[in-house]
Amino acid sequence: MVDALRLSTLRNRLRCRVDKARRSVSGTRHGGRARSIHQGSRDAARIWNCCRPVINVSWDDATAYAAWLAEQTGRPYRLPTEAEWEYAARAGTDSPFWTGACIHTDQANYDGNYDYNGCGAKTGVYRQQTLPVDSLAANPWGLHHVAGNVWEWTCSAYANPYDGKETVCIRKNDADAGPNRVIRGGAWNSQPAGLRSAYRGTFRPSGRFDALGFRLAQDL
Ligand SMILES: [Ca+2]
Repeated sequence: MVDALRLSTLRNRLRCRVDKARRSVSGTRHGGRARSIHQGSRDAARIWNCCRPVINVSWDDATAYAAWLAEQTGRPYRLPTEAEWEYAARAGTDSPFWTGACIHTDQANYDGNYDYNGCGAKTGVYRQQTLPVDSLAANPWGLHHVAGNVWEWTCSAYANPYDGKETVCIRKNDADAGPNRVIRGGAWNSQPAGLRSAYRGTFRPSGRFDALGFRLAQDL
């Protein structure tokens, strides 16, 4: 049973990548230019290390990362099922959003040029990029950005109709899994309706785009 969802980013991998770039720049023979580029790479490091979510990762990437992390840590990390994701995103609420009947760009990262059901979600704020994973308020169970910021892969096949009770994770080569997987939560470029806790997105497992990431679950 999963009673906690733990956010995982590729922060350490990215930090290694930035450190590697920094070492290579530090070895440049032209000192002045090296310092300037070095400063640039430090700025880049600050951005990377500022905990923005990984994006442009396919379902295949995300499940491979979860398997790698599980092996490295000895802990059973995996993508959540669609039902687990919604349970955690709702955090005990039964309203359209965990924030209630409406959502606001002070509470979530989405395209605020659009409204939802005349509720005031149209604020005119559109950040056009991801925010750090621990920014803005967390839901009542301490989870940030379940609504908005990046879509999140689940381990579930896309079934329609959906009964909300599935408990099985699709494995990479399941023959009867169908062509698509479920993504949830909406993203920085979504209209607010796409951030609803019940809203279901779907995408092919090999697909990736700049508003799609993931959040891992750990069996406890
Ligand atoms: Ca999200």
